[in-house]
Amino acid sequence: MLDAEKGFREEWYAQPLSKSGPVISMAVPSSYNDITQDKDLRDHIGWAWYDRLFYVPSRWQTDKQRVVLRLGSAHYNSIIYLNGHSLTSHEGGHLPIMADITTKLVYGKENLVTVAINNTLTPETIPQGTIVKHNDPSRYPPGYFAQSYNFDFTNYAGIHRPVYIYTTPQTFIDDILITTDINGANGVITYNVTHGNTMIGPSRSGEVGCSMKLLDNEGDHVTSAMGCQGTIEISNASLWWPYLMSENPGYMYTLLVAVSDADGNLDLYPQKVGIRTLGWNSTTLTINNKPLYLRGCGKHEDADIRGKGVDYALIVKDFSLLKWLGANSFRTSHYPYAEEIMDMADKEGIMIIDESPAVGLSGFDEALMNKHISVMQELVQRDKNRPSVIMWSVGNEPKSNEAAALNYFRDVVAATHTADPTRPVTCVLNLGLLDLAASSLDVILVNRYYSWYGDTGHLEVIKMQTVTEFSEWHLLHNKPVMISEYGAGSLPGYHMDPAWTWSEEYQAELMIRNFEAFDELRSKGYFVGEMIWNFADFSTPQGHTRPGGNRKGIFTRSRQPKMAAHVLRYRYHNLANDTLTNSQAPLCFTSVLH
Ligand code: BDP
Repeated sequence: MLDAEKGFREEWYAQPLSKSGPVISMAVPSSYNDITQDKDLRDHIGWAWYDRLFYVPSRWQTDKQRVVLRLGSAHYNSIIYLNGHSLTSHEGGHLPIMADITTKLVYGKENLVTVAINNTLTPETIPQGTIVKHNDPSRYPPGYFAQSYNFDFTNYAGIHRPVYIYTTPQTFIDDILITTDINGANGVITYNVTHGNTMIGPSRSGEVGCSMKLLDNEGDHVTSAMGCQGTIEISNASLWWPYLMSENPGYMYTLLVAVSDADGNLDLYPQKVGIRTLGWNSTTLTINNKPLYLRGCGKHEDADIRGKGVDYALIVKDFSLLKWLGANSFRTSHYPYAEEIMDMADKEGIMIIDESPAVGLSGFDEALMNKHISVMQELVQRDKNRPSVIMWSVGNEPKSNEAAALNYFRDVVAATHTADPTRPVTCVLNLGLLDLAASSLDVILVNRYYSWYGDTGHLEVIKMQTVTEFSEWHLLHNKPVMISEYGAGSLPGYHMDPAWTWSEEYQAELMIRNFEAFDELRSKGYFVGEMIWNFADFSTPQGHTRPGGNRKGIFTRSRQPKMAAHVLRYRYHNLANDTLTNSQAPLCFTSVLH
């Protein structure tokens, strides 16, 4: 039987792990599941241990630098040790973990960082899962258990995002909050810079000063300002527009924030700023006062071998495919995505519905609600300055017909509004009109699989059923509505005409029938977007309904188009009034990411 606590009891973190037992090489960032030939590692549930020896320069100490360790994410629960001492812990698999390690480091000598991570999901985690214990000794070995969860994607585990050590001066920029507005042709940037002090040296926090320099996207000086809070007005500002809504989408200024202490030591941070406004009412979403129609898809962080590990080439490829499709948006289904992905969205003008990891939630008690609110606050804290983020999604397909869901979602949505009053808040629903979360939302997002999970094979009913249901949602709640998932599985290369389930024809025809419904709903004036499920095929646990994973991708898992991708490309470019070209881009590259 697995001894889950052994590593803690034997204090594996006190020395390199290789001294406590066998270790294998592991890639970071990456999921560990698909890296080796070991089935037990692929299917592992419980603690996994990582370590790394590293040096930092002694001059960091003489220069009195503050040193920070930052993990982009580790899934799900992590405990971090430095040089044998507990440093910090974090619950939740998709948001950053940071710790000040200035006084815990040894300078000019070897340091040891150890990370224990546990992927177990329970009714108390977000997302939830259940450990099923099999106690029948005639059918299962002693202590046998399995993990189940209420979502279909693989619960990949590992240190999924880059790990950095960085330095700041003792007086440092702690946070920057940017909000933007438009005043005629002028852009307005409001900023609030907070700073901290390590207390290593003499604290002279009263004498800290802030100054700002605003640069345009070519690095040319636009204006300057003094003070830690303030407003900058730019005449004839270049606005942040989504892809295919402007010749120059994703325009961003750089606010060069400088915080200086009494001795003139500077902490500098180049904060990207996209000037744009968002608006919403009972029928419409707007950006820069123009109505928005979202043409997009649901995605996953998912790829062969690396699982959910950040992969720079894949990120660039996916944005290239999104633009090839003519998409202007996607939803970070079903958890916050890597900051490297969000950076690309800001830069390329791709709008994001930023979703929390609360997928398939049930049992809405107070403890879960408080945790859910903390996750929303962490998410807002990370992504609040991103122009690409146009909406927060507090979750996907909760069991929100349970009575407790009414107050639960009212409070989670209200807390999200308090954390960020500038963006609409939604939750992706699937239970039907009696859903108790709906009344709290600004925009109603619904997942619907007509002629796939119901009326399978009857493509002819899609239009009628979709128009009826989405009209009712609007009628009931008087809010903008959109379809956040629809689609069918297809096996690339499997053809059948007339269309038959799992064929490329069935997937494509199902989409075309949906388009007829969307166009009719659009003409009614409250239907604000469509997102296909899914951008690409993705990994799921083994099961008899998922042939080699979830095959609803319009691209294969290796990012090759199925027939469906060509159909969607034709529609999205048409919706954007764009002419389809296959023009050769000039061979000039700007290196993105790190
Ligand atoms: C929806 C879920 C999504 C699934 C999809 C499906 O939101 O995560 O992958 O169904 O069944 O209900 O393909």
